[in-house]
Amino acid sequence: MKKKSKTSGRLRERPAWEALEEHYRKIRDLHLRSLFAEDPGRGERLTSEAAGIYLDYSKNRVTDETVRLLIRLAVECGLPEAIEAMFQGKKINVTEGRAVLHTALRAPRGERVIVDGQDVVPGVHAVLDRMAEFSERVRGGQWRGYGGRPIRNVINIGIGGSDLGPVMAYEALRHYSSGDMTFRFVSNVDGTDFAEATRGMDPEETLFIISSKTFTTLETMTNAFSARGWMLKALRHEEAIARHFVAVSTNAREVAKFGIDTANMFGFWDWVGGRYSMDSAIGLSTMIAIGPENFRLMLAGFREMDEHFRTAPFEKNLPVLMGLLAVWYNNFFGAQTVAVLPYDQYLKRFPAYLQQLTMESNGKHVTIEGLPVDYDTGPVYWGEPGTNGQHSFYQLIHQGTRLIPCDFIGFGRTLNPVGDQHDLLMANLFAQTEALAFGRTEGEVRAEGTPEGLVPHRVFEGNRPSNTILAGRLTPETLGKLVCLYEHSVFTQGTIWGVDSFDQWGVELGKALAKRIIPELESVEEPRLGHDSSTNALIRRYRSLKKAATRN
Ligand code: G6Q
Repeated sequence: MKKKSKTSGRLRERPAWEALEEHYRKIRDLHLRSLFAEDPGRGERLTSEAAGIYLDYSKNRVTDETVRLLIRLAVECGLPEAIEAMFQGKKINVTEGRAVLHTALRAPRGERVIVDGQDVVPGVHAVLDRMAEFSERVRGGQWRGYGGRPIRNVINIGIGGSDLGPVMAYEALRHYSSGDMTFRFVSNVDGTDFAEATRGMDPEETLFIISSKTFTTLETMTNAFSARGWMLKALRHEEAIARHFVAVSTNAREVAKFGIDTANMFGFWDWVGGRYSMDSAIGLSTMIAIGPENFRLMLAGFREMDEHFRTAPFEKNLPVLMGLLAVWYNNFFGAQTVAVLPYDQYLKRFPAYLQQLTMESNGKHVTIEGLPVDYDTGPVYWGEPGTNGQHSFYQLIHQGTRLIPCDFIGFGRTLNPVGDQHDLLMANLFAQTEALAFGRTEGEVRAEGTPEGLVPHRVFEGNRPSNTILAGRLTPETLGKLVCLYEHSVFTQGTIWGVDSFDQWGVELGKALAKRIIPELESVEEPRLGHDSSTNALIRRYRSLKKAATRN
């Protein structure tokens, strides 16, 4: 979508952008059928492999020239310098004046990353070591509840970046998780979330992890106080809190105010963004579930992909290629969304996790300098695991009127060999990407003896692009690599669009807005409302519904 506005105009004036616009006009009608027919080696050539992750991007509507021009655009937009600036701890989160150093969370001991004159790596490892020690004590039954019983239930209370990563990682790595412990996650301020998560739990055997960078987030603090009440109702002594609550936060003062001993607090730093924090102390629940050794393997996976992103030439660089392809469809084909389709049940929360990572990072309408953009920025990311999605929304991807680039993710081996199910699963993945790319022509449909009236309905035009990402097995290391792949793809996209991918003013607004309305819903007296007529009427309606419900 092209908007007319006063803008920086820089991106669209870049020579590579202009060349891409011209190139787009030339190739937009080229069909993947002919691209493959003309070049029998395409399916092996337009691929890249790094850190055990294989990316086949041949089923995209690109030629060698497209890739060349996209890489030129990346260079013109300063991607090589931006990558270095991020890894070196420069304050590239300009609107918040912060460094962006999730990469330091997986830096090996001994490496130096300097922020404000200080090497941050020793601090990272000190926290990891404390987390490991604590996790081992909980897992081994040495950390006991107030009544002396071992911990069997862990409930993480957090929201957004302090929830989505831990939930996704727990689900993804369930296979590696301690089988005799239960893990639950509470995020929503809807009391149902808390009630269901604690249902059937014995407080004496339950540990709450209160995960909040700021320790002031309304939802998390409300749930944390409910948890406190729930625990005290059962255990009756304030001292019990120290045995059943730990905190993950950057705000020691608020943690202490809540009543958690700061000795039981695991810290992180302002240079870790919420949506980039699953490998910081925010991953404490993950570490308790899978053990410190597996957690370190996950970090090693992140690290391998970090190194690849930092050092590989762009034409072989997986996150760069994926990021540039996203820009290609978003800005030239006008695609509005990207579907992420993992063919692995353990990755069922991966698309939800990516929604925050991608959309909170690049859902921006001004450049880093504060000038309105005159091009689209972050696309909508969404998805579900295959094959389930095939029986619902794939119809629209195959035959609808919109172009939806897809990322298919699959593994060579399953963690749960049940008959030949894994082959069936993967056969579906390959069949889908094939059908999307090549479709079925009128001729093919007729040749099958389809009644004439049904022919148009059964034609698939094809030419629907996809990436296929393959790895050996879903291990902690592989998960680290996959998450990191998307982190850096998002960074690549944000750098091209010239936005600050690391702030989230929209989220901050949301945090403030409800505060004004809460007393208007709670007050006994009819409040004087000063909103628009719709909001005023809705508040009045809610108040009377509430009253009626209390009477019944
Ligand atoms: C992430 C966002 C946001 C944040 C939550 C929770 O990048 O900033 O999702 O993680 O709002 O914030 P706290 O961790 O401070 O509770």
